[in-house]
Amino acid sequence: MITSGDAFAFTYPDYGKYFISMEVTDKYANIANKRRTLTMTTGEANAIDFHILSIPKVSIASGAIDFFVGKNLNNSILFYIKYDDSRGICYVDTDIAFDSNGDNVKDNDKDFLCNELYLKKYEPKYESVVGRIYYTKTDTTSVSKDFTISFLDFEANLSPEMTIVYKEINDFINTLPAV
Ligand SMILES: [Ca+2]
Repeated sequence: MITSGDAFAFTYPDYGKYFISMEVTDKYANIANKRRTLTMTTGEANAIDFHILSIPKVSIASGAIDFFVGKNLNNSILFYIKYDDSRGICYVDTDIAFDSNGDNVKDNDKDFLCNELYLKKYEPKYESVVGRIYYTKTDTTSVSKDFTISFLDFEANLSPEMTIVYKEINDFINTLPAV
């Protein structure tokens, strides 16, 4: 889409997550680029077994839970996981690749409990990190659900080749099964 002027509109076919890439050129031929994520939701952050209230607002599409945060929010997310805790325990490990309680197990950290407000400031070392919500289903089985935090302003000073290597390592870490 190529347009000029102050404002323009575009209609998307369905709700969901979209990446927008913008290239703006002024009359002096200066060029600026920006990439942003646009999330259109149905208005309900319902992950079936729990509800997620957050700033910035969570995106839940096809069962995938995504947060997008940038420098404007200091790479911080304010979480509130609403959960019926008469079923059992429910807690969150905010980064399953980081061991916050120092027991050498990265994905077992009880960083905060459901039904509590928690502010997490992330340090973007990769494009994204994965967190995990541990909870109990109505049939009393213990399960977990992962979520992804993507950093909109992440810019590593890496060569394209190294960026691919780091991304592959990061993807691999994030696919390791829970212990
Ligand atoms: Ca740990």
